[in-house]
Amino acid sequence: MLKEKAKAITEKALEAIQQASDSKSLYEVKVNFLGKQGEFSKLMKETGKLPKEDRPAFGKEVNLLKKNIEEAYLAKELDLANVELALRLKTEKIDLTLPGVYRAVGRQHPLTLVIREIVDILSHIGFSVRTGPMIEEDWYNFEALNIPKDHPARDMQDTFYMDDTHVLRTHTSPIQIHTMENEKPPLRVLAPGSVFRCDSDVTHSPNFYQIEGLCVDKKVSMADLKGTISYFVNAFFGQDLKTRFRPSFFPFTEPSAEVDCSCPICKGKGCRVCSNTGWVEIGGCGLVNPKVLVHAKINAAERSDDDYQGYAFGFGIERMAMIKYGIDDIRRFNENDMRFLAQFKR
Ligand code: FA5
Repeated sequence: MLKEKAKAITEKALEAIQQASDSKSLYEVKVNFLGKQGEFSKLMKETGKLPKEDRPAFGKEVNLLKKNIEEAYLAKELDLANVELALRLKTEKIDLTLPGVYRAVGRQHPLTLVIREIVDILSHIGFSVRTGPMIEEDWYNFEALNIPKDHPARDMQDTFYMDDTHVLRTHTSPIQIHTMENEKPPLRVLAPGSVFRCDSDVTHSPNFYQIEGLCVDKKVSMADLKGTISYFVNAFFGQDLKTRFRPSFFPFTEPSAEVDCSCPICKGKGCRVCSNTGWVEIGGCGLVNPKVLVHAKINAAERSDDDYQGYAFGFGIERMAMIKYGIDDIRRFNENDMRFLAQFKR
């Protein structure tokens, strides 16, 4: 009785396998007949009805029937796979002209490019890079640079104070003092870095970058400073931009000058970037004030003919980038607009 049942199930299963029209329905047939809850599992639960001595032979027979079903299943599976593949090959088309999967390539930020280019140009004439802290002691940011407390020069740089004795550095000039304290002259150093001032419009940002230059040696003159800056400006901007030195005042340099470049956006006619003057200021410079060299323990307080002298300069990186690339709003650098950032490549 159970034997007949097993044969009937097998016939049903083989029939269902032949009828299956795709791999999904074929798999369902397998589950229905050979799966854990399938027809054969149910049948095996009934073997208790058989006399004990007949059970092994029945088990063997069922295994044989299941093997037949399994073989029929595998053969049908192969048939269906071939049919399905043939159908896909007939209906699907691969368009080899479609663009591949695009992976965006990262680029350096335009300010990073400018910093690296400046360092590259000045490294050819002996300058190398130093760094300093962004939270600076009042002494390094102001006092050592000859800007005493309550001196009106502090108003030139609207400062973010952390507490009574610490500020977010307002310029990269404090790195001059750190370097002179830690190293012996002759020195030729560059110090790029982020600085902070309470200041904001199309050409001023509360957080911007500067690069400081410092040269300390015997017999350093204004001619050395002008020569270095002119070499640099021509190498960075090209020969067609004009530069000019305007007398100015910084407590840490004497004499002092401001360096201007002719405005590349309006070609000198006047626009909002150059405030209609035709010139854009890129930085300040001057001969290092002897008081600063004494504060940094380079020279003794009493003057001598053998004293070291120095020149220093500090440029605004955003300004340089704006001039070089013709950008008319400083805020573009921090907006993270990919359409803007993707245009810059060195
Ligand atoms: C200074 O910061 C001096 N430490 C520069 C210096 C160094 C002079 C060594 C002499 C010797 P000043 O405040 O002018 O100077 O700033 C220098 C440059 O930073 C400016 O010419 C300008 O290009 C840029 N800059 C100043 N303020 C801002 C701002 N808020 N946003 C963007 N760039 C600025």
